[in-house]
Amino acid sequence: MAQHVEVMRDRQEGQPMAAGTPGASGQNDSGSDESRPSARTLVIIPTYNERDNLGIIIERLHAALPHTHVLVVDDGSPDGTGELADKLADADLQNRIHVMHRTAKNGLGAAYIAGFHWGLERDYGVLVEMDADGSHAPEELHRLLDQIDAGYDLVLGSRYVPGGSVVNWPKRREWLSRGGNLYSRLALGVGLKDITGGYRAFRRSVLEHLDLSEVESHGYCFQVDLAWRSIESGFNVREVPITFTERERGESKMSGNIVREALLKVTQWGWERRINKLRRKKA
Ligand SMILES: Nc1nc2c(ncn2[C@@H]2O[C@H](COP(=O)(O)OP(=O)(O)OP(=O)(O)O)[C@@H](O)[C@H]2O)c(=O)[nH]1
Ligand SMILES: [Mg+2]
Repeated sequence: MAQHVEVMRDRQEGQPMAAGTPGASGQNDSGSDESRPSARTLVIIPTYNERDNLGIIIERLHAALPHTHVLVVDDGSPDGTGELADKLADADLQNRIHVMHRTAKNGLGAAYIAGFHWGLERDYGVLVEMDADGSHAPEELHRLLDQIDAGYDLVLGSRYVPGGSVVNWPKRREWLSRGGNLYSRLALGVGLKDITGGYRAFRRSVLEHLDLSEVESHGYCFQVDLAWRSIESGFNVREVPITFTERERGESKMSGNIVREALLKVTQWGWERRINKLRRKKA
Protein backbone atom coordinates (compact mmCIF):
# COMPACT_ATOMS: atom_id res chain seq x y z
CA MET A 1 0.00 0.00 0.00
CA ALA A 2 1.27 3.48 -0.78
CA GLN A 3 2.72 5.41 2.11
CA HIS A 4 0.65 8.29 3.26
CA VAL A 5 1.04 11.08 5.71
CA GLU A 6 -1.80 12.56 7.67
CA VAL A 7 -1.67 16.28 8.15
CA MET A 8 -4.27 17.77 10.39
CA ARG A 9 -5.45 21.23 9.86
CA ASP A 10 -7.65 21.87 12.81
CA ARG A 11 -8.48 25.43 13.67
CA GLN A 12 -9.97 24.66 17.02
CA GLU A 13 -8.33 21.64 18.61
CA GLY A 14 -10.33 20.17 21.44
CA GLN A 15 -14.00 19.93 22.21
CA PRO A 16 -16.83 20.23 19.72
CA MET A 17 -18.78 23.43 19.87
CA ALA A 18 -21.53 23.52 22.48
CA ALA A 19 -24.88 22.63 20.99
CA GLY A 20 -28.01 24.65 21.31
CA THR A 21 -28.41 26.65 18.13
CA PRO A 22 -31.96 26.04 16.95
CA GLY A 23 -32.39 24.74 13.40
CA ALA A 24 -32.57 27.69 11.02
CA SER A 25 -34.43 25.58 8.49
CA GLY A 26 -37.23 24.89 10.91
CA GLN A 27 -36.37 21.19 10.86
CA ASN A 28 -35.76 19.23 14.00
CA ASP A 29 -32.26 20.26 15.04
CA SER A 30 -31.41 17.38 17.34
CA GLY A 31 -28.71 19.55 18.90
CA SER A 32 -31.15 21.67 20.81
CA ASP A 33 -31.01 19.41 23.87
CA GLU A 34 -27.41 19.13 25.07
CA SER A 35 -27.98 15.88 26.92
CA ARG A 36 -28.66 13.99 23.66
CA PRO A 37 -25.71 12.16 22.10
CA SER A 38 -26.48 13.90 18.82
CA ALA A 39 -25.80 17.29 20.40
CA ARG A 40 -22.16 16.47 19.69
CA THR A 41 -22.25 15.15 16.14
CA LEU A 42 -19.31 14.93 13.75
CA VAL A 43 -20.15 14.41 10.08
CA ILE A 44 -17.19 12.84 8.28
CA ILE A 45 -17.04 13.59 4.55
CA PRO A 46 -14.35 11.74 2.57
CA THR A 47 -13.38 13.56 -0.61
CA TYR A 48 -11.53 12.85 -3.80
CA ASN A 49 -12.06 15.45 -6.53
CA GLU A 50 -15.27 16.90 -5.14
CA ARG A 51 -14.53 20.60 -5.66
CA ASP A 52 -17.91 21.25 -7.26
CA ASN A 53 -19.83 19.46 -4.52
CA LEU A 54 -18.14 20.14 -1.20
CA GLY A 55 -19.26 23.73 -0.57
CA ILE A 56 -22.87 22.89 -1.41
CA ILE A 57 -23.06 19.84 0.82
CA ILE A 58 -21.59 21.62 3.86
CA GLU A 59 -23.87 24.61 3.33
CA ARG A 60 -26.91 22.33 3.14
CA LEU A 61 -25.79 20.47 6.25
CA HIS A 62 -25.38 23.61 8.32
CA ALA A 63 -28.69 25.01 7.05
CA ALA A 64 -30.43 21.83 8.21
CA LEU A 65 -28.46 21.15 11.41
CA PRO A 66 -26.36 24.14 12.43
CA HIS A 67 -24.79 22.45 15.46
CA THR A 68 -23.04 19.67 13.56
CA HIS A 69 -19.29 19.64 13.06
CA VAL A 70 -17.72 18.47 9.82
CA LEU A 71 -14.47 16.66 9.19
CA VAL A 72 -13.43 16.65 5.53
CA VAL A 73 -10.96 13.82 4.88
CA ASP A 74 -9.27 14.66 1.59
CA ASP A 75 -6.82 12.30 -0.09
CA GLY A 76 -4.79 14.97 -1.88
CA SER A 77 -7.43 15.64 -4.57
CA PRO A 78 -5.70 16.98 -7.69
CA ASP A 79 -8.68 19.29 -8.35
CA GLY A 80 -8.01 21.37 -5.23
CA THR A 81 -10.81 20.04 -3.00
CA GLY A 82 -8.42 20.07 -0.01
CA GLU A 83 -7.59 23.75 -0.47
CA LEU A 84 -11.28 24.57 -0.86
CA ALA A 85 -11.99 22.72 2.40
CA ASP A 86 -9.32 24.85 4.14
CA LYS A 87 -10.97 28.01 2.82
CA LEU A 88 -14.41 26.88 4.01
CA ALA A 89 -12.93 26.09 7.44
CA ASP A 90 -11.33 29.54 7.63
CA ALA A 91 -14.56 31.23 6.63
CA ASP A 92 -16.71 29.43 9.20
CA LEU A 93 -16.87 31.81 12.14
CA GLN A 94 -18.24 29.07 14.39
CA ASN A 95 -15.22 26.78 13.79
CA ARG A 96 -17.40 23.81 12.88
CA ILE A 97 -15.36 22.70 9.85
CA HIS A 98 -12.17 20.66 10.21
CA VAL A 99 -9.94 19.24 7.51
CA MET A 100 -7.66 16.21 7.39
CA HIS A 101 -5.21 16.15 4.50
CA ARG A 102 -3.88 12.77 3.45
CA THR A 103 -1.31 12.48 0.71
CA ALA A 104 -2.35 9.27 -1.06
CA LYS A 105 -5.68 8.08 -2.44
CA ASN A 106 -6.25 5.08 -0.21
CA GLY A 107 -9.96 4.54 -0.65
CA LEU A 108 -13.09 5.61 1.15
CA GLY A 109 -12.80 3.03 3.95
CA ALA A 110 -9.30 4.10 4.98
CA ALA A 111 -10.40 7.74 4.93
CA TYR A 112 -13.37 6.97 7.21
CA ILE A 113 -11.23 4.99 9.63
CA ALA A 114 -8.79 7.92 9.92
CA GLY A 115 -11.80 10.21 10.45
CA PHE A 116 -13.29 7.92 13.13
CA HIS A 117 -10.02 7.96 15.07
CA TRP A 118 -9.94 11.75 14.87
CA GLY A 119 -13.50 12.03 16.15
CA LEU A 120 -12.99 9.47 18.92
CA GLU A 121 -9.99 11.43 20.20
CA ARG A 122 -12.41 14.29 20.73
CA ASP A 123 -15.65 14.58 22.61
CA TYR A 124 -18.13 13.67 19.84
CA GLY A 125 -21.09 11.53 20.83
CA VAL A 126 -22.15 10.55 17.27
CA LEU A 127 -20.03 10.04 14.17
CA VAL A 128 -21.73 10.18 10.78
CA GLU A 129 -20.67 8.91 7.35
CA MET A 130 -21.79 11.13 4.47
CA ASP A 131 -20.69 11.29 0.82
CA ALA A 132 -19.70 14.67 -0.62
CA ASP A 133 -21.57 14.20 -3.88
CA GLY A 134 -25.08 15.04 -2.65
CA SER A 135 -26.34 11.44 -2.70
CA HIS A 136 -26.96 11.63 1.04
CA ALA A 137 -29.34 14.49 1.78
CA PRO A 138 -28.22 16.48 4.84
CA GLU A 139 -31.88 17.46 5.27
CA GLU A 140 -32.58 13.82 6.20
CA LEU A 141 -29.80 13.48 8.75
CA HIS A 142 -32.12 14.34 11.62
CA ARG A 143 -33.97 11.07 10.96
CA LEU A 144 -30.79 9.11 11.66
CA LEU A 145 -29.83 11.22 14.67
CA ASP A 146 -33.30 10.95 16.20
CA GLN A 147 -32.93 7.15 16.28
CA ILE A 148 -29.52 7.39 17.95
CA ASP A 149 -31.08 9.68 20.55
CA ALA A 150 -33.89 7.14 20.95
CA GLY A 151 -31.30 4.53 21.96
CA TYR A 152 -30.07 2.80 18.81
CA ASP A 153 -26.31 2.31 18.45
CA LEU A 154 -25.99 2.31 14.69
CA VAL A 155 -28.53 3.82 12.31
CA LEU A 156 -28.35 3.09 8.59
CA GLY A 157 -29.90 5.33 5.98
CA SER A 158 -31.70 2.75 3.86
CA ARG A 159 -32.79 2.91 0.24
CA TYR A 160 -34.63 -0.38 0.39
CA VAL A 161 -36.96 -0.19 3.40
CA PRO A 162 -40.52 1.15 2.86
CA GLY A 163 -40.28 4.89 2.27
CA GLY A 164 -36.72 4.70 0.99
CA SER A 165 -35.88 5.36 -2.66
CA VAL A 166 -33.23 5.94 -5.29
CA VAL A 167 -33.41 8.89 -7.68
CA ASN A 168 -31.66 9.10 -11.07
CA TRP A 169 -30.07 5.69 -11.08
CA PRO A 170 -30.12 3.66 -14.26
CA LYS A 171 -32.08 0.44 -13.70
CA ARG A 172 -28.86 -1.56 -14.18
CA ARG A 173 -27.17 0.21 -11.30
CA GLU A 174 -30.17 -0.22 -9.03
CA TRP A 175 -30.36 -3.95 -9.71
CA LEU A 176 -26.63 -4.29 -9.09
CA SER A 177 -27.06 -2.61 -5.72
CA ARG A 178 -30.22 -4.56 -4.84
CA GLY A 179 -28.55 -7.81 -5.95
CA GLY A 180 -25.44 -7.08 -3.87
CA ASN A 181 -27.62 -6.42 -0.84
CA LEU A 182 -29.68 -9.57 -1.30
CA TYR A 183 -26.53 -11.65 -1.75
CA SER A 184 -24.89 -10.15 1.37
CA ARG A 185 -28.08 -10.70 3.37
CA LEU A 186 -28.21 -14.37 2.44
CA ALA A 187 -24.47 -15.02 2.75
CA LEU A 188 -24.11 -13.33 6.13
CA GLY A 189 -27.53 -14.16 7.55
CA VAL A 190 -28.39 -10.59 8.52
CA GLY A 191 -31.82 -9.02 8.16
CA LEU A 192 -30.70 -5.61 6.89
CA LYS A 193 -32.20 -4.41 3.63
CA ASP A 194 -29.39 -1.97 2.78
CA ILE A 195 -26.08 -3.18 4.18
CA THR A 196 -23.95 -1.58 1.44
CA GLY A 197 -25.24 1.98 1.90
CA GLY A 198 -22.92 4.69 3.09
CA TYR A 199 -25.17 7.12 4.99
CA ARG A 200 -24.83 6.13 8.62
CA ALA A 201 -24.74 7.39 12.17
CA PHE A 202 -22.68 5.60 14.83
CA ARG A 203 -22.94 6.10 18.56
CA ARG A 204 -19.33 6.58 19.61
CA SER A 205 -19.36 3.45 21.82
CA VAL A 206 -19.77 1.26 18.70
CA LEU A 207 -16.58 2.58 17.13
CA GLU A 208 -14.76 2.45 20.46
CA HIS A 209 -15.71 -1.20 20.82
CA LEU A 210 -14.86 -2.41 17.30
CA ASP A 211 -11.25 -3.06 16.39
CA LEU A 212 -11.05 -0.61 13.50
CA SER A 213 -7.67 -1.93 12.41
CA GLU A 214 -9.38 -5.22 11.53
CA VAL A 215 -12.14 -3.70 9.39
CA GLU A 216 -11.84 -4.45 5.68
CA SER A 217 -11.18 -0.98 4.36
CA HIS A 218 -11.39 -1.44 0.62
CA GLY A 219 -14.39 -0.57 -1.52
CA TYR A 220 -17.90 -1.66 -0.63
CA CYS A 221 -16.72 -4.34 1.77
CA PHE A 222 -15.99 -1.59 4.23
CA GLN A 223 -19.66 -0.73 4.73
CA VAL A 224 -20.74 -4.37 4.85
CA ASP A 225 -17.97 -5.30 7.27
CA LEU A 226 -18.70 -2.43 9.67
CA ALA A 227 -22.43 -3.15 9.80
CA TRP A 228 -21.89 -6.88 10.20
CA ARG A 229 -19.33 -6.47 12.98
CA SER A 230 -21.69 -4.11 14.80
CA ILE A 231 -24.50 -6.66 14.66
CA GLU A 232 -22.23 -9.55 15.70
CA SER A 233 -21.05 -7.46 18.66
CA GLY A 234 -24.66 -7.17 19.84
CA PHE A 235 -25.28 -3.50 19.08
CA ASN A 236 -28.78 -2.30 18.24
CA VAL A 237 -28.87 -1.52 14.55
CA ARG A 238 -31.79 0.20 12.85
CA GLU A 239 -32.57 1.23 9.28
CA VAL A 240 -34.42 4.44 8.44
CA PRO A 241 -35.67 5.31 4.94
CA ILE A 242 -33.69 7.80 2.87
CA THR A 243 -33.96 9.19 -0.63
CA PHE A 244 -30.64 8.53 -2.32
CA THR A 245 -29.96 10.84 -5.27
CA GLU A 246 -27.27 10.00 -7.81
CA ARG A 247 -24.51 12.59 -8.07
CA GLU A 248 -25.11 15.46 -10.53
CA ARG A 249 -21.54 16.80 -10.59
CA GLY A 250 -18.10 15.20 -10.57
CA GLU A 251 -17.01 11.69 -11.33
CA SER A 252 -17.92 8.44 -9.62
CA LYS A 253 -15.05 6.45 -8.10
CA MET A 254 -16.98 3.20 -8.29
CA SER A 255 -15.45 0.52 -10.49
CA GLY A 256 -16.16 -3.02 -11.60
CA ASN A 257 -13.16 -4.11 -9.55
CA ILE A 258 -14.64 -2.72 -6.34
CA VAL A 259 -17.87 -4.66 -6.95
CA ARG A 260 -16.07 -7.93 -7.80
CA GLU A 261 -13.84 -7.62 -4.77
CA ALA A 262 -16.87 -7.00 -2.53
CA LEU A 263 -18.65 -10.11 -3.84
CA LEU A 264 -15.59 -12.27 -3.22
CA LYS A 265 -15.11 -10.96 0.30
CA VAL A 266 -18.77 -11.41 1.26
CA THR A 267 -18.67 -14.97 -0.08
CA GLN A 268 -15.56 -15.68 1.98
CA TRP A 269 -17.14 -14.21 5.15
CA GLY A 270 -20.29 -16.22 4.53
CA TRP A 271 -18.36 -19.48 4.37
CA GLU A 272 -16.28 -18.60 7.41
CA ARG A 273 -19.48 -17.87 9.29
CA ARG A 274 -20.98 -21.25 8.37
CA ILE A 275 -17.81 -23.13 9.26
CA ASN A 276 -17.57 -21.35 12.63
CA LYS A 277 -21.22 -22.20 13.35
CA LEU A 278 -20.60 -25.88 12.60
CA ARG A 279 -17.49 -25.88 14.79
CA ARG A 280 -19.44 -24.34 17.67
CA LYS A 281 -22.18 -26.97 17.28
CA LYS A 282 -19.64 -29.81 17.40
CA ALA A 283 -17.83 -28.41 20.44
N1 LIG B 1 -10.75 10.54 0.88
C1 LIG B 1 -11.24 9.73 -0.08
N2 LIG B 1 -12.52 9.85 -0.47
C2 LIG B 1 -12.98 9.04 -1.45
C3 LIG B 1 -12.17 8.07 -2.08
N3 LIG B 1 -12.93 7.40 -3.00
C4 LIG B 1 -14.16 7.96 -2.95
N4 LIG B 1 -14.19 8.95 -2.02
C5 LIG B 1 -15.33 9.79 -1.63
O1 LIG B 1 -16.31 8.92 -1.12
C6 LIG B 1 -17.61 9.38 -1.47
C7 LIG B 1 -18.34 8.30 -2.30
O2 LIG B 1 -17.66 8.11 -3.54
P1 LIG B 1 -18.43 7.99 -4.95
O3 LIG B 1 -17.47 8.15 -6.05
O4 LIG B 1 -19.58 8.92 -4.92
O5 LIG B 1 -18.84 6.50 -4.92
P2 LIG B 1 -20.27 5.93 -4.98
O6 LIG B 1 -21.21 6.83 -4.24
O7 LIG B 1 -20.17 4.53 -4.53
O8 LIG B 1 -20.52 5.95 -6.53
P3 LIG B 1 -21.60 6.82 -7.36
O9 LIG B 1 -22.94 6.38 -6.89
O10 LIG B 1 -21.32 6.47 -8.75
O11 LIG B 1 -21.36 8.27 -7.05
C8 LIG B 1 -17.39 10.69 -2.24
O12 LIG B 1 -17.49 11.76 -1.32
C9 LIG B 1 -15.98 10.54 -2.76
O13 LIG B 1 -15.34 11.76 -3.02
C10 LIG B 1 -10.81 7.96 -1.65
O14 LIG B 1 -10.02 7.15 -2.12
N5 LIG B 1 -10.40 8.81 -0.65
MG1 LIG C 1 -21.66 8.71 -4.91
